[in-house]
Amino acid sequence: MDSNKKIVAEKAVDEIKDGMTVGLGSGSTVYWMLQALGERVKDGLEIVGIPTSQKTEKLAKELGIPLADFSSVDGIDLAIDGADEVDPHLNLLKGGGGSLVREKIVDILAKRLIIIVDETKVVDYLGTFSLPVEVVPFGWETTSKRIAEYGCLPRRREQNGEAFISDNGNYILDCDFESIEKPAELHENLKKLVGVVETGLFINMADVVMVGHAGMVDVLT
Ligand code: ABF
Repeated sequence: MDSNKKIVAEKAVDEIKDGMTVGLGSGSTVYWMLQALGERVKDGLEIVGIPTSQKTEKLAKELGIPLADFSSVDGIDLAIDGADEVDPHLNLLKGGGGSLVREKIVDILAKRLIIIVDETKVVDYLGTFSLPVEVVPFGWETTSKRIAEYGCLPRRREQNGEAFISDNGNYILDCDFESIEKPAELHENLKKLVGVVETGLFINMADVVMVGHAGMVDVLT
């Protein structure tokens, strides 16, 4: 329900303080976070945002949120991002929106990463949602076969009948696993394959997961 996304997004914005450099995630929950942040900026909050996708960059500009070039900042105080699934260890499956590489680059640099989700994203094991893996277009069919050896069925993501192209000019393979019981091990194995740029498994990165449900927010740490 969208109201749970809105509630959790607004709660996360309370963590943003004057003077911070803030990583701005992507997705429909982050949409609400940007709306609330835009209001706070109008009221005088002074921050600089680092967007994780072209969509987020566009919306942040429309809302008057000051942005900086990633290469110009020394560090990120706080990042707030969404997720497609969260497991009990706060490991994440991300990338449904196709921005997983930039999200990971920004989120990993943040001193603190807050993930905002609604209750539908909290799972016992990752993998019900297809795992997005970003791959280099050259030789992607071969890369896909190597990925499949880890027990999944990869599908190249399509949009309007053509290959989906990520913000980095790559393809996304959505990989259907039955369940991912060892996400850290799977991530390490997939990363070793030539042609794989990054996986949507974000291991040990989240400091806090805020979960919106029934008009309230649960905080998992
Ligand atoms: C981004 O937005 C992606 O990593 C993830 O796919 C999505 C989160 O889902 P939602 O749009 O429901 O917030 O963070």
